Amino acid sequence: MEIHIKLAFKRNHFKEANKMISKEKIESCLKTKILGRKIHYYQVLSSTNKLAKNLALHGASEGTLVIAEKQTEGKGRLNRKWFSPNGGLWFSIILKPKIKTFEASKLTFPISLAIAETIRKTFNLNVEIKWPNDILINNRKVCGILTESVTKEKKLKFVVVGIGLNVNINLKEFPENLRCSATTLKEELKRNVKLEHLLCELLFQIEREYELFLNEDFRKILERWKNFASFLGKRIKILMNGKLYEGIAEDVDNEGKLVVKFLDGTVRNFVAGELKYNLI
Ligand code: BT5
Repeated sequence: MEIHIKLAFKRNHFKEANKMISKEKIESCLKTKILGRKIHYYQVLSSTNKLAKNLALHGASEGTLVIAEKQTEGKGRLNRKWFSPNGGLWFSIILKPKIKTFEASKLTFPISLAIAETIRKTFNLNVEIKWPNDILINNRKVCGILTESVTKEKKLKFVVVGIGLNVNINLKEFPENLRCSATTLKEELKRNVKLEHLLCELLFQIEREYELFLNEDFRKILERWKNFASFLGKRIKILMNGKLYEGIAEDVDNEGKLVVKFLDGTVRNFVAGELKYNLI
């Protein structure tokens, strides 16, 4: 009997020791009105976006947060994989903005702005945003955002915003092919960061920018966003549908499209694509 109790205690103790995020700590530091007011926490999950989408399809409310300490099938855009070991912040938020379906892609801007501002303000790090959805430090990706919209009869039902932020992870844990292009807050700061506090701060800033976005302040958001967009004015390459274009990144227009001026003087606005600019 005593042995059983001791073993159970050891198992629980081991489980707790493995936990880096506490749901209770998140709840106690939250400063938001809607974001994170309902939390689904997992130690291991396939993908927080996948579960959040499912929950939203079954009626989960706006602001619902899904967070996992580790993802086994973390998703990037276009079916790419997102490396999500212990030590990162991997989470998704359900949003139900009353906007037109085509405007949902604009949400990436207030979200990325909120993340960049939080990292800069909290850690005094030199953060950049790479159009459309990457957050970089010293040209290396520290955070990615995956926005997935679900529509019904052409109307926007909900949006799941998935955020992957590399926090307390050593670069040497990353797969070799990512070690040159990725970074983590631990790598930049040479110390660990309290995950719950950072999450609470992020949710607070995201909610603020989201409210501004809903109040049709997109242009103002974009102006502030451009302060982090150091690719503007640079020579860039952009890969879209398997074709590589080269030119100057002139601007991001009021729809969030990237305006590229080609070497022959013609201009094209890109809705999507893979931007490369530090390689030239
Ligand atoms: C993204 O895609 O950047 C969006 C990533 C979103 C991840 C979050 S985590 C919580 C939520 N649940 C999910 O399942 N997903 C979201 P994309 O722009 O396609 O970038 C993907 C590419 O980034 C990969 O092909 C790799 O080259 C690189 N990559 C993968 N894992 C990375 C990591 N942890 N840090 C930096 N780069 C990474």
